[in-house]
Amino acid sequence: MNESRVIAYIGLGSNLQGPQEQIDRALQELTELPESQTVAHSSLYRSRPVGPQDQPDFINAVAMLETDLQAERLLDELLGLEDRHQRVRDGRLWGPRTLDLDLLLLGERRIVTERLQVPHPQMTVRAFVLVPLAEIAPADLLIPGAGKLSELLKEVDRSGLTLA
Ligand code: ROI
Repeated sequence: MNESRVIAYIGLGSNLQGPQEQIDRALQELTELPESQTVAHSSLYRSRPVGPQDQPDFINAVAMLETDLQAERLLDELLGLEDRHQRVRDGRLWGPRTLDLDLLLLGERRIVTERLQVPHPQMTVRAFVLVPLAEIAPADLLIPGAGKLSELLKEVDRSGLTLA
């Protein structure tokens, strides 16, 4: 493995305009990212919205990539993909979206910049991230600053989460 090559986990979510198709298309598009290979992706899950309840259920999944891209470059690629899905940023926090791509983990790196926080700060309490992640990640995956995935999974509330 080349020095800058690292495993990235990407969280995908959609609850507008054919969420299942949005996620299927995004998983395909992730395989086309430069300097990256998709290693695996989870099943698709349906989940009740976390946050405001006056919006449709979400479809969620997690993808695992090997990438040579730097964190900010990878973020730009993900934002570009969101834009291609006509993601509209209406300023509403935690509102519905056609496609949300979150950089969850980049190896065991911890990154805090104005644009990016890795590990993703809310991932450790979200079943719609942890459960699909556990499908494809090694059992002893370490989430920097938060501990082992297997331990976090024991604590998380899975109500409202089903296979899609
Ligand atoms: N809720 C669920 N279930 N899935 C998501 O992907 C998701 N994404 C969000 C908010 C609105 C916080 N809630 C979510 O951004």
